[in-house]
Amino acid sequence: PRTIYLKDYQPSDFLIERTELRFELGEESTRVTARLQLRRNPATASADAPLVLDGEDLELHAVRIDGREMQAQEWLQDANSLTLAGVPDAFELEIDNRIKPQENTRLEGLYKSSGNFCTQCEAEGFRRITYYLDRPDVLSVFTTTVVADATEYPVLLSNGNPVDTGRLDDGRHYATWHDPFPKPSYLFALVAGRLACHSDRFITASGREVELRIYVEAHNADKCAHAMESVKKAMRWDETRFGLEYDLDIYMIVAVDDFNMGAMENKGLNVFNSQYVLARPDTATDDNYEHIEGVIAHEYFHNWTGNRVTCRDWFQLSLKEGLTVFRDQSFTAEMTSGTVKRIADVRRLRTHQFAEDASPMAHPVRPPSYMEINNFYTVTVYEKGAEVVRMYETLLGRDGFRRGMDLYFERHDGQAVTTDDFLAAMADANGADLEQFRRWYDQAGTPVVTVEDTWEPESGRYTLRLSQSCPPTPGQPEKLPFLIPLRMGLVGPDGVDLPMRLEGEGDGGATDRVFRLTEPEQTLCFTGLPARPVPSLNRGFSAPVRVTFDYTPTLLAFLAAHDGDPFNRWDAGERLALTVLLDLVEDVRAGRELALPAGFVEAFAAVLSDTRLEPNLRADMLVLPGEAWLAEQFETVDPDAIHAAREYARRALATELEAQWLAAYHGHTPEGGYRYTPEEAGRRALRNLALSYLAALDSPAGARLAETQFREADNMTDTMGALGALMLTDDPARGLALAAFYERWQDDSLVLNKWFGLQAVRQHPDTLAEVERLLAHPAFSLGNPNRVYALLGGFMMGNPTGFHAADGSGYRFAADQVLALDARNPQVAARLVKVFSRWRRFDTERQALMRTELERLKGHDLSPDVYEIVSKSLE
Ligand code: BAL
Ligand code: ZN
Repeated sequence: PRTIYLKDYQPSDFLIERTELRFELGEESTRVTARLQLRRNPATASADAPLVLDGEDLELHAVRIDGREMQAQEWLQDANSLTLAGVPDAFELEIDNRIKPQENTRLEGLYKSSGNFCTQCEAEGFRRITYYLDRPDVLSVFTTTVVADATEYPVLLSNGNPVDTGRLDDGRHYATWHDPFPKPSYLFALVAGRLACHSDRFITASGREVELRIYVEAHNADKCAHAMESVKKAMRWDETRFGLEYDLDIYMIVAVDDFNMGAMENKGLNVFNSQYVLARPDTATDDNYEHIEGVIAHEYFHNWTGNRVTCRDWFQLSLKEGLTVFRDQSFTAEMTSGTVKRIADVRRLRTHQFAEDASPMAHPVRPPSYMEINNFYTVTVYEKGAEVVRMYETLLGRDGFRRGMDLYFERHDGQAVTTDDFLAAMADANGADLEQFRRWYDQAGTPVVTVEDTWEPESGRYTLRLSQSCPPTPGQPEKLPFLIPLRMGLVGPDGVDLPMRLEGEGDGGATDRVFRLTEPEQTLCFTGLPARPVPSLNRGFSAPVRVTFDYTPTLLAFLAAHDGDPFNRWDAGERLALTVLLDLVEDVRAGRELALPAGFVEAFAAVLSDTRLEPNLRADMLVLPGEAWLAEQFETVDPDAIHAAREYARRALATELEAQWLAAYHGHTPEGGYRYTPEEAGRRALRNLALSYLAALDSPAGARLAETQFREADNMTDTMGALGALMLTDDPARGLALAAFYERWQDDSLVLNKWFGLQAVRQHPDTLAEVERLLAHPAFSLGNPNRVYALLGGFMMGNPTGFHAADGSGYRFAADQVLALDARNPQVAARLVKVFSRWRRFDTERQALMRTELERLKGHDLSPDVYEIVSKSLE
């Protein structure tokens, strides 16, 4: 495959002013007719450039220019394009082609899911529908007519507002949709099928009525209420926070079961993976409810950040994704608990993005090149991109950030732009110099900020020396210093934040400040302090960096109890747990006897009984760092020792605090029926966490509690809490509960994913054999990405001891599955194969085994998606 470079970007030689599409959907073949109004781009100087349209897997039937049918020798067709030379400056082009959506297993372009037609065009799926300038900087006004059998496909949808419907004589019917907002082809969508509609309405801030519709398969009609409420909340929030109103008369969401991504923000017609729409108390967990609200908001927010202002090219993906993730994070923080949401986001970033930054796939938020753009829908582009946007807000303040957003829309509404344009709007709206900030877009890697302190008791001076560096990443051996906004506080011995006054500043001093690090080394000298403080650094995770400071366990326990920033309280506890667990890992490796430090158990007990902390925050503070995050702390990862150490700690905490866990369990028993509210979800989280600890006891008491909870649960959160706890045991109730779960939920595809997933992540020597058996289960299909992620993703990414089994069995199995999947769905195969990219982080035996599998994969005829990851991993 070819590498595409940002530096080679050229504007399109042609523009498409209007796009009229007609789809005649059929069971054997679908006919697509495209009538395009084209003209040469005045911004490019090439007066005789040929028209080169993108197209893949298309059966071309006819090409007409201004009504004249062209002969085959007048065009040049290859596997990826159609070239027409000598075309006029402005003309109408008509293309007539056929496609076979029913055979499309890649789920890119037009395909079928559960018998319905649907589309996924981002990033480059539209070229699998018809020949087109399939690039985000070509914006066109679309009118789409969909024709299909009226009985089989009663619902016919596309982008924009409905303008016409009617019947044809042959039993077919049609619907025409017009989208007045120019858009790139990646935002095109079409849906046709037999679908139930859940509708509502929303009155915008300026008083316009918008019709809201959620389409689902009929058997899911009772699972739309939460998604609909989420849409309305998101619409109101965007008006209030950013002054952004919805712009069409109708907003539609369609839930489909087979979908590569989470959801897609097509203009006016979002297509969603059904897991981010469907919820009923007995089928969806609290986490599912929260994620649905977040993803619905994310796609809705794209209407402005992505659709009204879109990306010039795919290197700018984070322009819309980083920004929209930041917006959905801010929304969820306001709908739930700001601290708990921040903890979840930072956990995810540190576990997955830091790992990506330290892997052969490391890339900047704005990558300089790619082979396959689908491989760049990454945690770096999304989540680190969101951190970059968050840093603007930290640097410019909430109002300054809003000013920047207002100017961005004022300047660029209706345009396809770059991250440079976004930065310029932020800088210009605030008179700020953000030149150095640009490096966050172009330099990969996780910066490290090393902090050392000195205390001078006589003068009350406290000095912090801060130095920053960033490890080399592929193609970037040296890094320039970043502009790092470091929020911090100084905690006094009594646990109260002290005023921070730098040398030379007047009286007073805030207790929470943001300092700008810009140099490789900097010093902050605080004066007038009554006693030696403990620094609370990078509060709220104000910058996506690793901060190192020589905290003793005592200091960490102190901060975990007293830090004025609730996020940093959690983080101090997390650091303390890391310290303890890293020591335990060393003890496991050295064959020493294991023991938990008494102070650690006490700190845990203190949090568990601290009723001033909301239950969901307590639950977050009482979860031990995950095995993946623990692995990140080591040069050479030993998955077995990590698992053994963490299991030991879990069991020891269960045993030592048994009475407290039981009290927490019984003290958070729900009253009344299930309701999804952040408060009640928090109580359930703490109660189910207590249950999982109790299940780790040597006695069967925990398993009995879990068994009872499983039997009596009236909601999926508690069902999964109980089943998840049982999965941690060898109690006979585990098998019985799994069987009962299957029996109850075998016809609910989303719930069944949970059943597959639980078994795949069970860290037990029998699991690979079990996963192999489940592959042959009638309910398993490589055609459904959710199912693949549940079973294969669960095993490869959520079961470190299984995947990294020392005999290489996990690796061989995984590589075989990647190959099988690559032939059907390269995007999903590529997501899974990434787990091999970190092979150099393991011991020499595992390295050799993983490398063998990578080489074996490379010997096959791979998709560009998988090839890019395999080849870069081996470089
Ligand atoms: N644009 C792809 C799906 C999403 O990020 O919303
Ligand atoms: Zn997005």
